[in-house]
Amino acid sequence: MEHTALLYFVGSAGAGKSTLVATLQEWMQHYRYDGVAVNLDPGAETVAYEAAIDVREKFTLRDIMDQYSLGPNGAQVVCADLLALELDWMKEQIEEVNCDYFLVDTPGQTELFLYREASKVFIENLSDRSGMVLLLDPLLSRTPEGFVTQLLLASAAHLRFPIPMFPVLTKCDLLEPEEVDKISEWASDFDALAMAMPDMVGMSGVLSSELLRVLQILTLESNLLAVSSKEGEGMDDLYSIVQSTFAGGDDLESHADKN
Ligand SMILES: Nc1nc2c(ncn2[C@@H]2O[C@H](COP(=O)(O)OP(=O)(O)OP(=O)(O)O)[C@@H](O)[C@H]2O)c(=O)[nH]1
Ligand SMILES: [Mg+2]
Repeated sequence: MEHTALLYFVGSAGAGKSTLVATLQEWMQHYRYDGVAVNLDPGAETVAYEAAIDVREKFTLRDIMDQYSLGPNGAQVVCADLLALELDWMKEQIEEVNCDYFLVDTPGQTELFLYREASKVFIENLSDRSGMVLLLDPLLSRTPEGFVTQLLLASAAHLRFPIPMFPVLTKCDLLEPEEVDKISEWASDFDALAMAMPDMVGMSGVLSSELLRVLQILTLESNLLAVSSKEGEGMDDLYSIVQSTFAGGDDLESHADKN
């Protein structure tokens, strides 16, 4: 257990979390790396991976809707809070599985996962080796304002969880290569991003430059990985950046041997 790391996949609804967990896990399996998928989305109908641990064993969105006569949104909130009650169950589950990485798929209602207490309880208590893969939606990232908006969500995650963050631009097959380059440039150079922001005068101009400064202080200016689950692109880059954070670049297996 001591070398195991948990990677939470977080991003707006439909950003591609579940597909990325499935694709990365398959990729890892192919190269004999050790990744196990976990589903924390009680509302998932079907998932494209085989979940070793699945919150739907405890409750599903549908159960909660029926039990409390709630609509899907109200039920999502209850589900998000119920998660906290499953901490001991989850601990037992992860202790039973021996692996290098747990790839944890989270619900699409990102704000519920990021802002409510239950997930904080989870992330803080399950392991002291946790990271967050932050999925940025490609279509929203096309414009500088859309990109900044997603950085704001990322900064909220960063403020709440002082754990390594791995920003990832998903579904890059939907973008032209030049668009991917442009977004990557914005991510690694906020001056370029500021230049690209529409000419705003007065308050909004000040606001956007101050915002960028805050994001810079939060060290959200970083290299952005572009991935495509559809094309299987970028899995190697994602794995190696995660690996260099959690295993100092060594292969985890040899790292585990040393301990
Ligand atoms: N073109 C393209 N489509 C993708 C890619 N990854 C996922 N999708 C599609 O995007 C849609 C949403 O993918 P999911 O993996 O379910 O996204 P999610 O973030 O888990 O969604 P929720 O759990 O509902 O928030 C599906 O129709 C996927 O087929 C990709 O790399 N390229
Ligand atoms: Mg999903």
